[in-house]
Amino acid sequence: MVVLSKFSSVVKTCKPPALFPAGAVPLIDLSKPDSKHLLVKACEEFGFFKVVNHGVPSDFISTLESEALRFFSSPLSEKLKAGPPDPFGYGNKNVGACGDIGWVEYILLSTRHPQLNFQKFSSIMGLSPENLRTAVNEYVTAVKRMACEILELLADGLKIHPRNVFSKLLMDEQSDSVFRLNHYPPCPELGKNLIGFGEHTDPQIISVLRSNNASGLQIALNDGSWMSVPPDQHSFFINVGDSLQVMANGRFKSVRHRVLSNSAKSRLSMIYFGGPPLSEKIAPLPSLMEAEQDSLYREFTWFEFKKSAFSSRLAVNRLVPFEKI
Ligand code: GA4
Repeated sequence: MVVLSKFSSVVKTCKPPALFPAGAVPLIDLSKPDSKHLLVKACEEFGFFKVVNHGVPSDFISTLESEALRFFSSPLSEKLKAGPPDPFGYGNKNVGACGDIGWVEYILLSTRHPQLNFQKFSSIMGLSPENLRTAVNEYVTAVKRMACEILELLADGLKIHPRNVFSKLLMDEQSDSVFRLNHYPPCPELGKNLIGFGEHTDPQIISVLRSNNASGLQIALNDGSWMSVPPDQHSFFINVGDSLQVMANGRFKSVRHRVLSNSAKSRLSMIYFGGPPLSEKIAPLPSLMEAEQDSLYREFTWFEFKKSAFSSRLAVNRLVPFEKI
């Protein structure tokens, strides 16, 4: 990473805010049949919840974590061989194409072009890209299954048919999903919290995050205040994305979130962003519109939205150009 003094002039330091009160993060137990109602409530109130009894094998998680750490502990000169992340590969501090930066390094991968994902990794000294590739594939397959189960329970909770109305978008062979490994090195100035990943919403339908036991994730509450989410390495955290907010005609909230670097511990997170095929039309579902209710958004394709999102700054409200006036 670069010298901090150069960096902190551009990235704000933040006061660590209050911890989310214990038990306040909505908790969804996937083994409980009544979880569908809690799921709907969590998507309405926060656009964010924690999942336990998720069925993702713990060895998939630990294998991917150690392969990822092996990669991130390689010399910077080696890691840079796997970059830049345009559109996929290794990135360091620069996020997106519009000048956003954070105290983070990461690997961005596509589920649509698996053959392209690891090409740049093959010349990295001492790293077997094959091991990383297998670990990512096993993990993503299991997490995608869980994401689909959640989306089907959500459809049940909303009483909409067919129950795969959301999950089929992720199951589609052409699903444009993304996978990301984020490594936040400890912030070198003790007591300071730099922005690791700036505030934003996720453009896709649903995001599934798992991290090690280092804190840093915060979500914005309805009043705009930030709440820190206590880490839990055994659970998954789910975000409603912009596309699901549109399909639910604003009834579900795409949660604004950010990550602060931790001054003591490095944080490693793995996030699956479940997206639809590029040609998919995104619009409020007629079955979710109450009688007389107007559609808040005009119809757009995921391609159109993604193009606009990827040419925007991280923090902007990406849905504004798609709102009906
Ligand atoms: C946020 C969610 C995912 O991490 C991501 C990010 C993407 C990127 O890192 O290239 C974006 C960001 C994310 C939304 C706005 C644009 C694009 C950075 C950025 C400034 C991979 C995604 O799909 O959208």
